[in-house]
Amino acid sequence: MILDCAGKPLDLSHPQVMGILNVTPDSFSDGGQYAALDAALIQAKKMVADGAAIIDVGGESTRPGAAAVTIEEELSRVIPVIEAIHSEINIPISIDTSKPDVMHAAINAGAGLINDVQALRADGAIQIAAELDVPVCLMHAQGTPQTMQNDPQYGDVVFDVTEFLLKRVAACEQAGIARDKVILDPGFGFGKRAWHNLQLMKHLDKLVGQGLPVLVGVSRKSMIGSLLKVSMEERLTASLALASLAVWQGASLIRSHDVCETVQAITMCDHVMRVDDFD
Ligand code: 7PM
Repeated sequence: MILDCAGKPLDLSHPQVMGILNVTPDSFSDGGQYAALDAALIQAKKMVADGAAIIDVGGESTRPGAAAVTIEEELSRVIPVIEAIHSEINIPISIDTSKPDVMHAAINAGAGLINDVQALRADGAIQIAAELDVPVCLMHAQGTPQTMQNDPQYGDVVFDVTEFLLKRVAACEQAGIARDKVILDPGFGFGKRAWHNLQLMKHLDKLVGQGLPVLVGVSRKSMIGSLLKVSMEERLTASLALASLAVWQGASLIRSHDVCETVQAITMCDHVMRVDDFD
């Protein structure tokens, strides 16, 4: 299955890696605006060389515990980066945002997929996404970014997350977004305890079974830190284990900071999964 991301193809017939490009003041701007843009472009090119199928550009508006970012601030962070990548690199770009104005500007600047951790629940987001006519990734999150990690509650977490996402797919279809443009994401770490994240991973095949491509974001996440007591820099091995478990159950896209390693891990999974097709 190939998704058309504003003219650039995203081949989901094999599991693929979505490379994370954070454009936050702390990540790139030490040397000023041009140095920041240059560093982002260099990192994007490295991710492509390492085998990323799509680059996810985010201005950190919606992360758990994060303070809200204004529209102007988010636009000034992400738009120049998207324009630069679009003019120099020929793979799809996704915009990690929940704000309709940022979605609109990002797609005009060359992005081809909307990645929304709020699953298009912000006022006007679903209408703008329908008008922009690009694929969307709908992610589950419980609560607001500021409070979501304070005592999250579920009946059956796998059932609840699946039901939520299916309702958002129905809302998309009602708004004119075709079902075949939708990717589902259980939202690891977004209003979930470690146990909830483990349940979602163990039973990811249930979400895959809904028939839409599934994206998984576990790279360096705090569920690894809390179970293994390791710092952010020490979470690669566990991230690869979780990526492999996700692909084994049929996940189509793995969102990762470590593109080279993640491509190797999931390519091996894919070889094992398809070995009988060739004997
Ligand atoms: C702080 C906390 C900084 C959390 C960054 C994060 C996902 C996503 C993010 C995901 C999709 C991170 C997260 N996570 N989009 N955006 N799925 N679709 O670890 O899991 O990158 S932000």
